[in-house]
Amino acid sequence: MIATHQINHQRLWKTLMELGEIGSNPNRPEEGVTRLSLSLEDLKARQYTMDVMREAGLEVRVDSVGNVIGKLVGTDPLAPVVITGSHVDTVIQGGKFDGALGVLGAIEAVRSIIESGLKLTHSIEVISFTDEEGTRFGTGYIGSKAMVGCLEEDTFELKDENGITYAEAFKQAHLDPANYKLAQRSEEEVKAYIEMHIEQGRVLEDHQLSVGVVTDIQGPIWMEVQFQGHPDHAGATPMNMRRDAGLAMAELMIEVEKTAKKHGGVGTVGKVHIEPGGVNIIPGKSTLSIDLRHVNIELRANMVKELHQSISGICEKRNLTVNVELKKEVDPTSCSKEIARLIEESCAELQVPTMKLQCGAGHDSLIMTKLTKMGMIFVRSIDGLSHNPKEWTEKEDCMIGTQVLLNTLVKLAK
Ligand code: HGY
Ligand code: MN
Ligand code: MN
Ligand code: MN
Repeated sequence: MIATHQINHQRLWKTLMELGEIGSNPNRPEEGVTRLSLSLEDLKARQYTMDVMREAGLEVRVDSVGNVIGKLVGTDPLAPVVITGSHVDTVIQGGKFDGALGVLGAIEAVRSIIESGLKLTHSIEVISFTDEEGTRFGTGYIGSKAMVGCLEEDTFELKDENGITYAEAFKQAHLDPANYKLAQRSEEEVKAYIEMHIEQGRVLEDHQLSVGVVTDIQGPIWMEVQFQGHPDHAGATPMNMRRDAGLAMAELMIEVEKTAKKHGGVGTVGKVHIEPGGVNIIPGKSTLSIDLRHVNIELRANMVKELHQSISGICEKRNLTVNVELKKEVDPTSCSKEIARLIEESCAELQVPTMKLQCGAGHDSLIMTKLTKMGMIFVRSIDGLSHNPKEWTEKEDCMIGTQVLLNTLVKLAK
């Protein structure tokens, strides 16, 4: 790989391993990393990120929704900025690379540009976005949504499993919910957004490639369905007299799988809850989350429509009532062909083979595309594993991805 401005492999790997220690227990590696947004672990991870940014020589600030921003000022401070980054919050028992590689790799790339003495016209901002995952409050992309100007006001009323509202969590993180609109950026301010991220799938591994160029990103819809039946005695109630919310949930889970397979999308029920929750009590109430995704917005709409029909049918058959709440809806999107071409040029000049591929997971890129032209660099995931303690990306691949990011940033910011 012939790099004009070589990144420092050891330094990057050291930061990835150090960040990976925040929110993990060295005695229980099987539990992976847990840094739910605005939790103490997440705040420690942000602090660590700011320290690494400062050490790299970046100007560091935190915006009104907690996005951590490290800036390398260009020769023309009025030129629109090039933004790169990702997130350091994680899912429950996640891995060391999801989000982290996109933040720490971007810091290393910009640090290497500074050390090379290369002067760029456009400023570059490395951003660690607040609450990308949405695990704690059931939503997500909070930092990028606020930056783009599409954050829903009612976000701050959402509650986590301990009944803490988003507003309270903000205040505990020394952020004022009333100021969230101050984080918004204008189109004129921003030239482009590029995110490096682990693939979280198996395509690059199947093709023995370190990096890929993303063409399209699936859009997620998150729903919460609550069936209301009637708790009753497990022994004394005949089967034809039951209003069993637990069986309704089970039926709907199978319908999610069926409609996803039928339309070539993906559907997941990741969280379920039954009440009152006794061995000898027929479930009176059940709550389940549904995550639906597709690159094609019409087919995704068909999946949603069919599930609503299934829900009505289940309620009629089992004499239940239901509440369906939409928690997240982000359109699928295509990446900028111009940025994809720049990424491919970077791979070619570095003599790194690559391929184009679609993205199954959601990212802040899905939101940033509403503000500016967006591109994504994928880095190989071992066994395609992610949102799993065993998530892993080889050191060599992290370096190659970061070098491709560096070369592409130089093209965008010169
Ligand atoms: O849900 C996702 O796809 C991402 O990990 N936030
Ligand atoms: Mn994730
Ligand atoms: Mn991610
Ligand atoms: Mn320029």
